[in-house]
Amino acid sequence: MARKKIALIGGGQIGGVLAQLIGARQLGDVVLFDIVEDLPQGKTLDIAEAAAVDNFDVSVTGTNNYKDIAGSDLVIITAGLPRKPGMSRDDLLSTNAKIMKNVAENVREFAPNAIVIIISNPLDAMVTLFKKVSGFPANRVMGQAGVLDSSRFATFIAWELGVSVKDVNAMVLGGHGDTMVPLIRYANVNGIPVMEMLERKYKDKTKAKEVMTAMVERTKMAGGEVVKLLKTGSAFYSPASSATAMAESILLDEKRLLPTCALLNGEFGVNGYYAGVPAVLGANGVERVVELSLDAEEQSLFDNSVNAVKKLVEDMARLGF
Ligand code: A3D
Repeated sequence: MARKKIALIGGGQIGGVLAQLIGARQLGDVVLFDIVEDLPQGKTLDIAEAAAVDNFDVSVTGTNNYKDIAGSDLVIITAGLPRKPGMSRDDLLSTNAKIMKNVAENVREFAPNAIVIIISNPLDAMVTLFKKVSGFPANRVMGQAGVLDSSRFATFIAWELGVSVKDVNAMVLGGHGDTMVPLIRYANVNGIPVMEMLERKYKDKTKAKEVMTAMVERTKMAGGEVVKLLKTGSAFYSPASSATAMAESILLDEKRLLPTCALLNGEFGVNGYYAGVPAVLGANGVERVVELSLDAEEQSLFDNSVNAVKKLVEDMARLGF
């Protein structure tokens, strides 16, 4: 079987870690593209020179020419500005929409059969724009946000309960903004509901609820927490790991059920908008969206989050995209 080819569009902080992770896991040959001259060539030379130590032999190369992404099976897009302290993701809309339109036109021309994972912010709007410009089918256009948001939620739960994060299952749905919806009722440690463990720990239902609310709020603001500490950009290790998990599920046809920014076609009561939902990722990209029952409060939080996505898409249309 021929090796898979993975193009990474954007050779900044996340793009660099992606190239390293995907190369080291030998998921396929990696081509890192950026508009900045020499940057992707320099990063990939550095990564390739670690191959002898890390024992991988896929090729990892850099380019400023879109022709080099031809024949890619998978494209992961991080092109665009990240946040600085005090900025919301939505503040990036006009700058990154311009970049995404250009990227989508080039991916459409040079890698027309690729499955595409978008990471650039504001995520839900950028995925919507890529889909519109590329004309690719919905199963081949998705966004990464939920895997990271869920991983953040799981981390806070593990720290609070003093258990390995490997045993925590937690999922965050909705748009990738401050209205995202960490699902409390479904969060569990190897099947044991997190709320039950908190109630036993504190022997007090009100206190347990307060602790959970604090973890939910920290999850929603977790991106901003990192931006505030880094001062010059946003999180990059964890977003790259999260997209790599999605890439792996697609390239190896694992059919993992991962929270994914996917186009909804009536699921969860939403039609024609992208939002974070559980989806099965395999060789055909988003193979299906998996519905689950939400109670009235969860549904209303989800609807609120989707409304924020709708507003963002309207703002983008007003800007001419
Ligand atoms: P950064 O290190 O600035 O890298 C972005 C790269 O994009 C730079 O190297 C630019 O040169 C490049 N670029 C700019 N314009 C173009 C273009 N037209 N074509 C190709 N490349 C271009 O940022 P980063 O890697 O830290 O973040 C990248 C994006 O991911 C930002 O929009 C972040 O806000 C976003 N992000 C998303 C998440 C999610 O979970 C969704 C998490 C963290 C960051």
